[in-house]
Amino acid sequence: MASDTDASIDRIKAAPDLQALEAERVSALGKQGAITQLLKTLGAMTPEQRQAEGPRIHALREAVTDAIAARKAALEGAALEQRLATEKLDLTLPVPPPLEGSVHPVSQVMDELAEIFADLGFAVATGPEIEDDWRNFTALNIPETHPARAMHDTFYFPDQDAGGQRMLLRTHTSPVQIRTMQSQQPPIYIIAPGRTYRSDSDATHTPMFHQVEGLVIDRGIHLGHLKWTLETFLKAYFERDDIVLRMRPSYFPFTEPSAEVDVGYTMVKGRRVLGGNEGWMELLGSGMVHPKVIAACGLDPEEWQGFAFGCGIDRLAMLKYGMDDLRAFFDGDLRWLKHYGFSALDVPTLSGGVGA
Ligand code: 2NM
Repeated sequence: MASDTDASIDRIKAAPDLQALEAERVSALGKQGAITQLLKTLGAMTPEQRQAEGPRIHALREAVTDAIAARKAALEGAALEQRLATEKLDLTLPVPPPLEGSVHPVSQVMDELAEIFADLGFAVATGPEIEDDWRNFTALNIPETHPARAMHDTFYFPDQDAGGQRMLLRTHTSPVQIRTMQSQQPPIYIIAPGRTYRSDSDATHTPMFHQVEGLVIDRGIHLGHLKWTLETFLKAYFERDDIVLRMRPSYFPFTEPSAEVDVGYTMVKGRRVLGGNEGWMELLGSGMVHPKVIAACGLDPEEWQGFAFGCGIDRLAMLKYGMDDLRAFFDGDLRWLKHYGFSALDVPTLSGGVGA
């Protein structure tokens, strides 16, 4: 019987494909299989015979089972290798039209912002979405007990980093400005677009949203530079010359003075359209960077001054492209993406129009 099993194992080892292997499995371990038949003989044996034969027959079954598993793994591995060697996908070929994807409005607006601000001499800066407490709050003049900390419904991580700092999902992109001031000598002209997180969820808030913040650090910078920059940016972004700004005194811990920036709108067929001054819509926060923030980054606030501003990218996109539900931005509904998405060729340029 053992030699029958040896022959069976030899055939298993030589099985040319999975089908042949399955046939061998059935002939050994199937209902009518040789090993199954052997197992059945145990029932008719005396206890003494069974004690001698049992382990032997079970060992045969195990040897066959192992050989099948080994051959199966080898055949499947070879089949995979074969597929990997023959299936090639040329990623440089154009996508056929029915499968064409689209550029999400948030990505499109980020490209528009980069283009507009590049023309004003600003570089794009990025940083990690997982930040430490110091860069997200403390360096921005928001100490532990400051009520502004409660204003940001922060997602904290359960563990601290190696230096014992609380880690969190950044609640704004300002830590990117902190990193830039820490690592670069002024003059600094940057925008920091990216994902930000706050534990807030309703019709106008999503727990993840997109922000763009801008920062200038140079000598002799004043509020006039801030207002001109925002006005120039908004005229280019909304592609209208009649954009009017109104700056209202406000409070942020990281700027002094601080100003809320409203943009004038007109009513067109029951919709608010930016431009003109029939009414005012709050659009940005801004101010002169607080000397304590400049000093926290290792720069001398007597020598360097600057302005900063911040704005929601999702809101900028909604206002320009006419979406009315923020939550649809993150549903991934193909119909919405097809309707509001952009072609990969709609690259925003100042000459061709940043409106794509
Ligand atoms: C805003 C409003 C006002 C801001 C300040 C800074 C930094 F890092 F320079 F201190 N970054 N961003 C800022 C100022 C952001 O968003 C509503």
